Amino acid sequence: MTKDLLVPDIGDFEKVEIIEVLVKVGDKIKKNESLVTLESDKSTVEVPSTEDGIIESVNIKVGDKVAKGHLLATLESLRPTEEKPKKILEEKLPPDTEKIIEEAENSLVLKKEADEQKTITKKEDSNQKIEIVKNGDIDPIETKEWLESLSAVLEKDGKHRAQFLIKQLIEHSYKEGSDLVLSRNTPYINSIPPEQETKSPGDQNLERKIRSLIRWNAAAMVVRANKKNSELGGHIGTFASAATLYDVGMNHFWRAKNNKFGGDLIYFQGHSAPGMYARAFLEGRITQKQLDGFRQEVNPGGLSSYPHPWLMPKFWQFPVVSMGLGAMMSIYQARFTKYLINRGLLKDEGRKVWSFLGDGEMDEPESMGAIGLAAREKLDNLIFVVNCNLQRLDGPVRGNGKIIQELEGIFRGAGWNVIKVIWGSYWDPLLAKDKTGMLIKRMGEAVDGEYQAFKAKGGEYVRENFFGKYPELLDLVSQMTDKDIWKLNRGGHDPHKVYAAYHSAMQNTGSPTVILAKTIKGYGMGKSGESMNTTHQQKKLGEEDLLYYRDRFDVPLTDKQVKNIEYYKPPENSPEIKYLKKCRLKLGGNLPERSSFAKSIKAPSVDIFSAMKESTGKKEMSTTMILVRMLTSLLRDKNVAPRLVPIIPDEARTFGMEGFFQKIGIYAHEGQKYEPVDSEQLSSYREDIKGQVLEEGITEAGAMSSWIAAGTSYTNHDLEMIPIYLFYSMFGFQRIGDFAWAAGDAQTRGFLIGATAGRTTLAGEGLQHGDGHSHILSSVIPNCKSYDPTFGYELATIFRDGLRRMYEKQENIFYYITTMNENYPHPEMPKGKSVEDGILKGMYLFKELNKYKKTKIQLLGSGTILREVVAAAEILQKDYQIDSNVWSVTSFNELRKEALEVERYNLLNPDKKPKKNYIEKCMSTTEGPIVSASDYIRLNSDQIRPFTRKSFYSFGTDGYGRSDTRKNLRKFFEIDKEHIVTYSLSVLAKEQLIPSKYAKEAIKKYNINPEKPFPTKL
Ligand SMILES: Cc1ncc(C[n+]2csc(CCOP(=O)(O)OP(=O)(O)O)c2C)c(N)n1
Ligand SMILES: [Mg+2]
Repeated sequence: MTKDLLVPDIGDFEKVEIIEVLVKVGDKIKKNESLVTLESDKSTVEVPSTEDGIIESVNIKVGDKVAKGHLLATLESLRPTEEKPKKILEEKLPPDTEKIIEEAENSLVLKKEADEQKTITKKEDSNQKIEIVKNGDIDPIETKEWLESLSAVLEKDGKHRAQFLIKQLIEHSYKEGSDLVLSRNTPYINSIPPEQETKSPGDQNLERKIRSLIRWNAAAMVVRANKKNSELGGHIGTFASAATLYDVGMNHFWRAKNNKFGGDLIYFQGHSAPGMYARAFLEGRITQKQLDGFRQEVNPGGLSSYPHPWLMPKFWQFPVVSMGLGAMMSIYQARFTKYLINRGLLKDEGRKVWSFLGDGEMDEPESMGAIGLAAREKLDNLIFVVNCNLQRLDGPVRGNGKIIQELEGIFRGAGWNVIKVIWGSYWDPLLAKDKTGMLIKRMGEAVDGEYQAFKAKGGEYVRENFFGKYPELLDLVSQMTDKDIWKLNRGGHDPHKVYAAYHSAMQNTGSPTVILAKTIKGYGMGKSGESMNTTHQQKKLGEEDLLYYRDRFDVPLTDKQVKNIEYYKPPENSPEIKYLKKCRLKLGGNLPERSSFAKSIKAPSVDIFSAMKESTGKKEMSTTMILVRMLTSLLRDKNVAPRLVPIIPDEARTFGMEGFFQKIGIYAHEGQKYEPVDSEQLSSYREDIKGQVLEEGITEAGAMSSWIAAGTSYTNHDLEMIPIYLFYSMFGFQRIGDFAWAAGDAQTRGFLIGATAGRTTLAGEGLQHGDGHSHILSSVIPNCKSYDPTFGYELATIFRDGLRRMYEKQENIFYYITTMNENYPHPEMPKGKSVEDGILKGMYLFKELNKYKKTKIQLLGSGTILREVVAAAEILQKDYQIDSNVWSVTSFNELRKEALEVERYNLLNPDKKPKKNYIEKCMSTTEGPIVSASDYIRLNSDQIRPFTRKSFYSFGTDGYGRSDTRKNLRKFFEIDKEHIVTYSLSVLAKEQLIPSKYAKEAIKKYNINPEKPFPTKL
């Protein structure tokens, strides 16, 4: 049976051009395969077939303009029976509101009657068992009694008393074993009661010994480095407080990557790095020489101060030391892992992401900025461990409050599973004996400033100031010596408590978990730094302190060895080393360790890009549209398509990408539970568990974290993915610069697209939106390649090369490309290999105007401003008989980098023939001075000024942007064709190549006001 394939509802468009016909007569086609590509002046969408079948006729051709209902093709259906046609919008009768309300009201009455019937009629004898349950209440009479009592309290003693009683009830029930949380906070005790703790299977004695050695070696490496040179720095106190938290994970929980398992992903807190090195030393992965090279990285073999994959690419996986980034990046890592699983690209092996954070670090907006997403997306593969040592760099995190309680409330409110590990096992008997509840009361009352002092000042002080507040508590500890009191430990230092918490976190499903572990900063450092406000920066320990530290942890070193600050490593066949290695072997290998076994992706054939190398004729397009068109084509490449990860923070419609919603779907872990309001349209908002687009909502930091997760998937999941994150260029590097820097460190591969770029090209939006400096910001990241292309073929050339270099050759670079929203025609790609080379190197000769062969000038332009430069060249030739070369500069950044390298080579090889940089090679045979203009601040062009060996004048958009038309803005910033002509004439006069009268005339002719202040002052 023959079926007509029509243009579906395409939204607000009347006539849309067909730019590609993807089928021909006789093709066998499946439902949802694309028939044609349509392009409006804003976006590109493919129209899918609604049936399986064989194409009988194609009724349109490229260039036709179509609208809804237009016949595209006919098809011989292959369906045996006809499927019911999807209801079209028009068929749905407009809802009769009155009727609906009436029906709803009637149904409410019916429901009420039904409920009444369900009401329990309690039997006369109130002692008898109630058999009918009313709304889940098994004893309504008892309920009534409680409520009446409460009413009586309210009436008699007022609301404060009533609230007090309710709070007491909640706390009491919690203490008695109810785990029902009726407020955001639970009392200041451990979440897991002792009787519910899962016991560690480990050998506690051996584990303590190992931990002590790790502690010692970690401290020793910092002290030794600073003895050598106090410039080097480092931290002892942080790892000292976190050693147990790491040890329990390393010995029992964290599974490494190997050929059978993908590995858990652990984000180690940045400045606890010495602890990781010290463990790796015992494991034999790091030598003593390397430990001695801590923070001395210039010569090979040193160890980086913090986790930096760039510097230790086989060791560190996640750069986190800039506070807050680790929290966000780990959340999006966990999310991206689920994305890969849901899309069928990765096996679900129950891998976990663990993120270690400091309690001070939680102040960073980024730290908690994405916890809502983690709960919403039910990231039960994510575990945060916040080391609550109550201190940050300068002093207490919350001296007057309680950081653990504060974080508990926030995380629980956001929907996380919260596990508090506050008290160690020595407290258990005391808490069990505390029948009055006074101990919990006192624990809840004391603020963190006091808790800090308790651990700095000794047992006697604690007796007096903590227990001493209530006689009942003094009684409670009357049998204990001050030493016993001092021994009362904190949960984060108790391996049993930590094990139980980790075990519980591993079992949790349906939500992410945060473990709030209370510890002591500088644990074991004694008077020199335990719980002191100066602990954070303690990097030197005197002899006495070292001896104390040794004794505190029973490190088997002689006094002499301690004085020499020797490392301690037991022999290979010692129980400690054997145990340590056995634990890691059981967990599949070493951690941290970075590797990649990802297969490369073959770059798509040149054909996919060839359409971009043709002229668009009269058709005007923006580079953003061309990019979207290119991505649409790439989605047809079988190697590339499944790996593309388009990431958009709520700007798909701005960039004309809404066609992707239908075609590849928006990732949603729960699929789509509703029919979207625009379901009849071709670009309907389609959410899907297998969706490919990451529609992040309005969070540039979140989108960037997703981009990093996807762009490092080659190492974390052994799977090359191609993330393309499109954003308003102004809200890119300026907003998330620190993430971009971390992305470079992590060796992220991917594309960042600064769309709606250019200070005068994004016309109406104004000062906060008009980007005139993103290329300067991107230029500072060593492995970021930035480009500012003007034409479709330039963009295609850069993009294809990016795919080839990052995914075929697996180079550790990423791309920043600006695209614009200004529509203009795009010429055909000029012929010649040098053009392609030049585009990638940063410049090529776009046009030569050589009619008069007298005076010549070199005109450089990039992005949209190249078109002003071309127009200026034509005026110069026509009105002033001045010839020019017009150079399209695709990347001032790339040009500068190359020139710097050449300059350095020449300076270091004074006896050799000097090399020429690429700019010189382009310019050496040309005549006349250089005038260069871009839509960015002058510094953009100025980057190459010293390397051209010619008189060089740059023009750009220095100053705050503002909203107006493109024409007015370009006039304001003096980069329109009229200014370029005028400045060129003036430059030529200054160079004494023409008389100055021409410039003077032009100033008058173009109404240029020389008295106007410089735009930075306006
Ligand atoms: C964004 C950022 N700001 C400042 C610092 C400097 N800094 C390093 S550690 C630290 C204190 C951290 O305290 P906390 O998070 O509580 O960690 P702790 O050492 O107590 O475990 C500061 C301010 C940084 N690394 N990153
Ligand atoms: Mg802290």
